[in-house]
Amino acid sequence: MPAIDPALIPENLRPAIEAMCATGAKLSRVIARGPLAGALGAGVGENSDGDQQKALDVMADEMFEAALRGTGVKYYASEEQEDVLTIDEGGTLALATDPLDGSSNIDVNVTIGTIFSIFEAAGGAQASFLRPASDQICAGYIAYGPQTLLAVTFGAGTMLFVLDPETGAFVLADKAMDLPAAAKEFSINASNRRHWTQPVLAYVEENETGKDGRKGKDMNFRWVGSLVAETHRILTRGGTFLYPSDARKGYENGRLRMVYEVAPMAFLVEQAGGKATDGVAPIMSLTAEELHERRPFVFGSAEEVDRIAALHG
Ligand code: AFP
Repeated sequence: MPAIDPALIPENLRPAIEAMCATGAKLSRVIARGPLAGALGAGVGENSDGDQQKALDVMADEMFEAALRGTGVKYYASEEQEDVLTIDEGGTLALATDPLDGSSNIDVNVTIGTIFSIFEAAGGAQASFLRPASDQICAGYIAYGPQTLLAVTFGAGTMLFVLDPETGAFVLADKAMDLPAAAKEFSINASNRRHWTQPVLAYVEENETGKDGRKGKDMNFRWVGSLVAETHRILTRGGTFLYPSDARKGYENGRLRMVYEVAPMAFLVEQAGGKATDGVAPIMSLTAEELHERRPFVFGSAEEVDRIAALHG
């Protein structure tokens, strides 16, 4: 039985999406075993950018890389690997992934996820990824939480699938997710307040003053520390997410990676009717210059993203 209904997937992407789903279902079973599966959250080294790698980061990367061989993916780029790998000379696709995002949450049973972005391979290994985010032909995430979910777009809306643990297949749950234009919640790591720029501080303070201020309504606050969890909540019930640039060394461009975190999430959010910017410019109009570059990231309900851009004006 296929891990996902091929009729819902563009033909040239079916083998790659099937491999992502089958591997995601396997990974979901490993994650669900927690400490019984070994020390998944144990530090095992550093990735190309000096971020600590957890055992599950490395395991997930190895699983997805192996599963994608022979599925039409020529170039494989990963947060966990410094360079782009050529895994199939005859392939036509370029896939970038954060195989396990949110790994600081592994040991505390909080939702974590896999994020992926697909381009048509063009111009060579690096060049296939260093191009406008609007060139993406597919983006998706798999969320490993109380449910295991796949959100995926091929440029005609954002679809939601739920893994049926009985069959190991992802079943369609929503053919077109609809991100509400108005928000009731906002998400930012509030411990960084003293490092924010003035426009970010002004936006957060508007939310904090709620109905006593310009906004005229109270807002709630959420910070999970797992991009996939935050994105799924916002796609489902609206809200705003900010990981802006801040004054800390190394955070001049925020924390999140353009190629395999920011660009795919921006594609999914826009396809569901939301907006995604670097604070001002639409992410989909931007081009990565380096494979692992970071990019300030603001996304969610259109009204809120517009307000943040206006405050930067
Ligand atoms: P980890 O993979 O190191 O847990 O980082 C997760 C993440 O990239 C993203 O999923 C979160 O939104 C963000 O970092 C949380 O960053 P802070 O720990 O600085 O709040």
